[in-house]
Amino acid sequence: MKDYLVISEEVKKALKKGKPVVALESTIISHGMPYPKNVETALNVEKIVRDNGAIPATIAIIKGKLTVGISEEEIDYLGKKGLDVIKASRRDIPVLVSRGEDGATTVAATMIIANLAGIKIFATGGIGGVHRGAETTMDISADLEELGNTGVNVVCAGAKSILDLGLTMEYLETKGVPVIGYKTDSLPAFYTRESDFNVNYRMDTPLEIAKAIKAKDDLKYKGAMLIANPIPEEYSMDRAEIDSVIENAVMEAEEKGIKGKDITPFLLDKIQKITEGRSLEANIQLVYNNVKLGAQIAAELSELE
Ligand code: PSU
Ligand code: MN
Repeated sequence: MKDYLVISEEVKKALKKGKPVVALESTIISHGMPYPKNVETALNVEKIVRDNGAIPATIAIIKGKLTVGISEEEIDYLGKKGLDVIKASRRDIPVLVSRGEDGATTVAATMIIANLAGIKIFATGGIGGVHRGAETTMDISADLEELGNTGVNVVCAGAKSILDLGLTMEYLETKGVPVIGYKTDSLPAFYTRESDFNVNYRMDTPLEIAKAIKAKDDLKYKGAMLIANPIPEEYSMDRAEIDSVIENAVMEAEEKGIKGKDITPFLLDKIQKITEGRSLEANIQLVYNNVKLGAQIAAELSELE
């Protein structure tokens, strides 16, 4: 394993001492936001994690090494290269490792690598899910399987309505993944604080969430808890507006026949363009909000352990 896994000195030290560490993904940098906002956001995210008492560990595959705690230069490199970096999910890891290539890790791949390193909390913007029309396309993100299998708990802002939120909740239920709403009963829908669906449990403090995670680990359950943290009110978008933007983007993707791993980045880019960057600003702010909560949960969890 040590030939494959590279952990930065800072993260290694924190893990050894049982200090709180928060894993961060890299597909959001390369495929989720345009340059240079993506790099700026990724660096701010690391700072926010630190300001809230935890050590950030941004994860990517660098020259075939599963790297936990990539450097500022590497963040800049992935951000500049953008869509030319390989978007790496579970299936891609062994090939990229064997070929010594770079990969920006999705939620699924980041969970796998965080788990190898022994990190339990991971914060991001949105997860992949069951796509609209999955009854015929079978497009279901590998993120959901990973949440069912790997014990790295993910803080997100719910799921975007580029996905079928109802089917995504059903799938998570089948996999035994509890969806916890932070200070909310409604499943947040990324740009909006509410959706037509409810979370499984509402929790109002990071400590309550950390206790649930500890119980899961003590019971030796596999799989994750998904913590859904609504976007701060002041940055949330109008539901009717964003729904119609998403509707148009999904239709265009269908017309163009975009499929597989390309569809999520395509939709994210379209939405950002149609809303002239307003959705990008919302996206950035909700990520900041999530990494703050992630750091707080990690801090509580390290106290309990
Ligand atoms: N949703 C977002 N922003 C993102 C992603 C999803 O709002 O950046 C990225 C994440 O890395 C997620 C991946 O893990 O897309 C899911 O891709 P797919 O649907 O192909 O599994
Ligand atoms: Mn997919």
